[in-house]
Amino acid sequence: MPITTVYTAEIKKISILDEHANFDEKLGDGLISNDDLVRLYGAMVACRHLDEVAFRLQRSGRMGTYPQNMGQEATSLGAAFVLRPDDWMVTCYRENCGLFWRGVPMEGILLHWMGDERGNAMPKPHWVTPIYVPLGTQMLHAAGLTLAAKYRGVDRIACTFFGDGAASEGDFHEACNFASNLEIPVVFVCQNNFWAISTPSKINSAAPTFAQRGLSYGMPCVQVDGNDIFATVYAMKQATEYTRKHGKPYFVEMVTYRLGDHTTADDAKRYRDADEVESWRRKDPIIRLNAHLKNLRIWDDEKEAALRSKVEQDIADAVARAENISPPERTDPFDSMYADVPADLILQRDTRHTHSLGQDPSQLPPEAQERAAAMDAAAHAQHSAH
Ligand SMILES: Cc1ncc(C[n+]2csc(CCOP(=O)(O)OP(=O)(O)O)c2C)c(N)n1
Ligand SMILES: [Mg+2]
Repeated sequence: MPITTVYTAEIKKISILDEHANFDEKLGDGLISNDDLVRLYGAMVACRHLDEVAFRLQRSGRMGTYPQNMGQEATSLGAAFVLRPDDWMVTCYRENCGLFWRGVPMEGILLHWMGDERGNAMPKPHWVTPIYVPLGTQMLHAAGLTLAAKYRGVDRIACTFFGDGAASEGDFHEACNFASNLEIPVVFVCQNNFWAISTPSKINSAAPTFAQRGLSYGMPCVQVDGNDIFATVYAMKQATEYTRKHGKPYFVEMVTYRLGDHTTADDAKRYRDADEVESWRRKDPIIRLNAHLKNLRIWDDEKEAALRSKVEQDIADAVARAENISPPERTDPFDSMYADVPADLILQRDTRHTHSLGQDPSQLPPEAQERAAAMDAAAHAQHSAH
């Protein structure tokens, strides 16, 4: 029996605007208009400034734990720029830049990390899900949301984000398997920032790339320089065109680096080498785009100063809105969770009591007792009918 090759593969890496602001005209010309480039730059500067403000809010006791996005702005932003407004964007917790591009208000993100439930109520019609901290869950949700769209015959794809660490969760593999076998149009974006808190990616994966994980699920895969807004936009255009046309998933590994601590509860100096951090500071996505705009002669110090003062004011206003919001109602979580609140939760919402957890009905207020009895009777009738 001869030995034959049944499968060969290669992973390509896309880089257009490198850390020295060298620009690949063949790939990059015409990809993003100058007006959009300026808007994208403004979005990154705003996101970075919010990070700095949020850090100070946490340190002064005005906010809970906060994960800085610093250094990773071009990943989610490139994706959000390419996605249609009614595609799903299903994020993790380091994708502020893309979320703001989609219209999520800054005070919503601040409220989330201040522990206010209303920060999770993503305004419609932004087609974004709330911030996910339990690693991996969001990828399954992205596959499920898009499967629902497919059943309904709606032209909608999803893009879901996760880190190098989350790429080793079982949920990741289940979501990839589910999406590829059932042919669901999801773009999987792995943000490889080389660290999962203090665990370096080299001991999390023995493979040379994360991109190749998609190969085992039959997906096209690519690696991109995630600190290069041109490369993330280029890759996302390829990925979304493919998923939309074929109704199948696609895998994009965006290589990036978090310049800050994992969260405000971490001190990365205890496990990261200062030289490594310094080398990535030079690859900052904002620095290189700034240089590119100047090379194009569409940016100068005056415009920079005007942008920075607008951003500072906008963010000060967003902080004021978040901090001056009226106290939350106890009913808020019910109202933002479901399109149609289920009957047993309506009971909880209206009476502040739970019947479903076996609470003694005699302890319920009279109105709730009546409603609980009616629910029991309805459940009994339904059960008898079967
Ligand atoms: C299921 C689960 N396990 C563990 C954690 C604790 N945890 C929070 S973030 C994190 C590291 C995640 O690293 P990565 O996926 O690379 O994302 P990054 O923070 O680098 O963006 C861990 C272990 C969690 N939130 N959820
Ligand atoms: Mg990571």
